[in-house]
Amino acid sequence: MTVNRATVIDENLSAAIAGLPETELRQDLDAPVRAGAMLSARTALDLFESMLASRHLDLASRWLKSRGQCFYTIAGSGHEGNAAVAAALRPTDPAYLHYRSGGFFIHRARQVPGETPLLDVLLGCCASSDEPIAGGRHKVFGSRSLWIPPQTSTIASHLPKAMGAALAIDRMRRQGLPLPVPDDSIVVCSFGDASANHSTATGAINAACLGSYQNVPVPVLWVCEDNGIGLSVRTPRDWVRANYNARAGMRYFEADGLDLPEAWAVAREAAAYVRKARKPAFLRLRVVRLLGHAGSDVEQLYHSKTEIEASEARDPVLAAARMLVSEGWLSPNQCLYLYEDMRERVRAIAEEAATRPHLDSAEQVMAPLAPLDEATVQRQAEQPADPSVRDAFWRGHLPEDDERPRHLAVQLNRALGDLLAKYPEMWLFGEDVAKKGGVYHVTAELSERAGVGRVFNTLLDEQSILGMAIGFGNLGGLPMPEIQYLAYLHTAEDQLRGEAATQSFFSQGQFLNPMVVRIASYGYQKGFGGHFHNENSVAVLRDIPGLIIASPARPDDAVGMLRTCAAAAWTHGSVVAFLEPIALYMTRDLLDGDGEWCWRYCAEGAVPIGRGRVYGEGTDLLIVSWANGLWMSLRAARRMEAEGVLCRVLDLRWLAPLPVEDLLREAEQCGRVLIVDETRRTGGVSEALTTALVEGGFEGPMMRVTSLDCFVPLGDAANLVLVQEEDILQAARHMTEVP
Ligand SMILES: Cc1ncc(C[n+]2csc(CCOP(=O)(O)OP(=O)(O)O)c2C)c(N)n1
Ligand SMILES: [Mg+2]
Repeated sequence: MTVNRATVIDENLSAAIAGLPETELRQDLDAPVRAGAMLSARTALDLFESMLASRHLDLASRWLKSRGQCFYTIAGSGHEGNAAVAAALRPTDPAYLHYRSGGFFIHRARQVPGETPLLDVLLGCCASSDEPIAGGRHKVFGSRSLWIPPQTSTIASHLPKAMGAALAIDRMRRQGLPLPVPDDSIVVCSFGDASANHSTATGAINAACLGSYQNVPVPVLWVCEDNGIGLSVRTPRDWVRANYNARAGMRYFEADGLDLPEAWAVAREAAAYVRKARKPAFLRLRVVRLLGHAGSDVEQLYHSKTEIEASEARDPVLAAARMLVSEGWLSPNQCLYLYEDMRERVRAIAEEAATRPHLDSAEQVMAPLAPLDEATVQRQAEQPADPSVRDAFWRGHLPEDDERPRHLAVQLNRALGDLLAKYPEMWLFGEDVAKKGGVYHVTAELSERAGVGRVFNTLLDEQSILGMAIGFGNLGGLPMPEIQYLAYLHTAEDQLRGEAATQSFFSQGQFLNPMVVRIASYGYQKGFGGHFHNENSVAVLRDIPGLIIASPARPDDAVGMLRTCAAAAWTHGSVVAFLEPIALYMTRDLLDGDGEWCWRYCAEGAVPIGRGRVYGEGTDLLIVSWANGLWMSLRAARRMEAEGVLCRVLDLRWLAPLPVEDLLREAEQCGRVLIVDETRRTGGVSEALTTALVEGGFEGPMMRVTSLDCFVPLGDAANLVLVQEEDILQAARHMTEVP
């Protein structure tokens, strides 16, 4: 039979406290808790209470689990000293927390009146819809009033956004923008020792170091709660120190997390350094993991009984109790009383939590996904920038005064400029976006016009770029990061999929990370081939709940759509992927030399989300497409017209939400549908379109021509796998030929 280690730890602690020798009691609570310590007895007792609460939450969650009422038992036992980090900070310093930072969470909450951290945590364990941050969607440490955005279970994925939030604090202040936290706030981010090896963590820490090295303020305190193990794999002793103690741009601190006065003093020193220097610091807090990895983890499979007992002997709650008793601040009985009293309080709260309601409908679960009020978005999108600000931005040469019709790259540049003028909170960043103006010059001169503080180059790390966007969004900014090519989004997509897109869901909209991620996308580039610069896979974006995917084909639509996307992000915190077809950036003609792919700039107007654009009134065939496929389809339609077949063409414009209403209406009117999909045959958009047609009751013939399930090769061979105009023609003829 396996021994219940929670019972062992619990009983050992009580017995050890009871066995402590009595000392004479002291009352001068403002004195150092022990000789030479900076920590006062009063603060130490306060921290001890948070530690006891954290410990009893772990015990209570196991008790609830034994009754089938708890769904989460990852514990903070052994890590309770992290309460000292909370004591070293202000409750307004944004905190992105490790799942073992329960001591921190409780102690921060105890600094703010009216908080109920014990109930909140237990409601989370019970997956109750009453839990105030995630509403039963996950067990997280999170709170709006405590400035703790909830984190996902993906280890290390919160470090990029912590870095981004740190970067945002000083940038926003320098731009004179109001911050939701005090101007000299710092960001704290805790994580485990194994997590510190994750590429997402190393990338984010590196990004903070690089910024700091260049004297860019990045006030972030990284806290590595080093228990020497990640699930069952040991971290080599002192690896964390060896790896992080001499990093350019970052100060290193280390403390024994099992020793309260030391942990508190070093955390204070580290926090003070970050706050004053506006530079990152790394605090390694040496702790111990008790109770295994999680309730379901059988630690005996990889640790001997002796090893487990050795860890248990290092119990930080016992260490704190021992100190408080030996220094005369508590008698053993008083200490035991505090322990038992906390047990009773937590147990009563646990019983209460277990009676609270759960999520009971899909609608309720999904409500915070990405709610959008179309009318509000549209109104915001159509609202122009202040004319005098615009005039100053464009230095008197307003883009609409240029009478020449221009191509996509130019008009996108102007739209971005207008948005920078409209939203002082907007930030544009990515690799090469500043002076070079992006690989395709879409952001040319914007840095000069808006200032290098607002349009700036980042390091070459897409995870950090998207993390920055989340951080800026968390603090009230409107970030528009650029990803150089769709293929390189794939190196970082969890920041979008796992993090940005889930934030509203796991916080019931209390934390948002609005953003419009511009991504140079798709194939058909002439003279610049190969898979990576011609990536045409969007499947990974299409299935992200709530994500808006815009994909314009023509300059004027792109302008109107970008305005709507910015408005959705601004008014509702939407996360938007804006896929720009690289091959159409410079395209001027529909047919050779006709100049029909250029439009004049219009300073007003916006395109509603999820609405397509219809070309032509033909009823012989409906061709459905978007982006490059649209351009090819329109050309094909012209050729079909010459052959006497009148096609109608629907540009989807939005890949999520798809304009299903427009699709069904136009399909009914034409009776036949040809889908032209430049993405893959499998996982591409055409699968969703055919499904929508079938589910919508369309009974006419339908066909799809798509690119093949292949990576794009270099040179002309690319055209062997990407859908071609000739494919469209052949299919259109086939569908319309008279039998
Ligand atoms: C990206 C990712 N990979 C794997 C996991 C599964 N997992 C959860 S916790 C964990 C170990 C983390 O160890 P450490 O960072 O040292 O934190 P500790 O649990 O020891 O506090 C693993 C592998 C995960 N949650 N996320
Ligand atoms: Mg660990």
